[in-house]
Amino acid sequence: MNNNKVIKHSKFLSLILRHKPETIGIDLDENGWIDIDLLIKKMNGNGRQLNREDLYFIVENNSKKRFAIDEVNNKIRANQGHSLDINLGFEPIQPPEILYHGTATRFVDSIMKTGLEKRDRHHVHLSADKSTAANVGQRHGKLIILEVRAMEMFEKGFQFFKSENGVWLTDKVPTLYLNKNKNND
Ligand code: HQG
Repeated sequence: MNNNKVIKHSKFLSLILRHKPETIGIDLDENGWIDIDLLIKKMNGNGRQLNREDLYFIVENNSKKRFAIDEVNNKIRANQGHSLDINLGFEPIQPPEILYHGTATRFVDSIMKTGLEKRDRHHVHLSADKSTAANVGQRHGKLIILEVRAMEMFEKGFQFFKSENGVWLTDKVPTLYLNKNKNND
């Protein structure tokens, strides 16, 4: 399968497994899983031709490891990024001293007023390194990388989680813990 096809299928799978399973007439279970055979059948029925091997290839080759297959190869789910109300079973863990959030410069005034909010997602998404934060932020416009003093938040009782694919997650980041100008060299 060529890269374009992987990207096309991955985007559609993100839509189905994070936001709108009803698009192809499926339901996810409370932990976000769907039976692989059923998913394939429904995708094929909706003009998306792929088989089990294609799906394995997409899961393996997805640039951000966005999807996971269960141990017995029955079910698939998205690792993070949901807007649907599902429980991914994350355990709270201690974050590093600093995490990063890439965003667009036009959002900064608002962010510095109200803090980072999760908007349509379950959590605010943070990155352990600046280059990942840059990729995330560039999607929205002219990039700015905000520094989040994560350990300080943790010490004050804020909870942090890490998804299977290495995305750091928290409920909100108050302005107090944000540094604006240090990382945009
Ligand atoms: C902004 C992608 C104004 C926030 C990425 C962001 C990530 C505010 C946007 C994952 C705000 C939400 C998530 C405030 C937050 N005022 N703007 N108070 N608080 N924002 O896409 O973090 O490709 O929902 O800065 O790689 O950009 O989908 O979040 O710009 O991991 O796997 O509101 O999505 O992963 O945008 O990206 P998003 P995000 P996938």
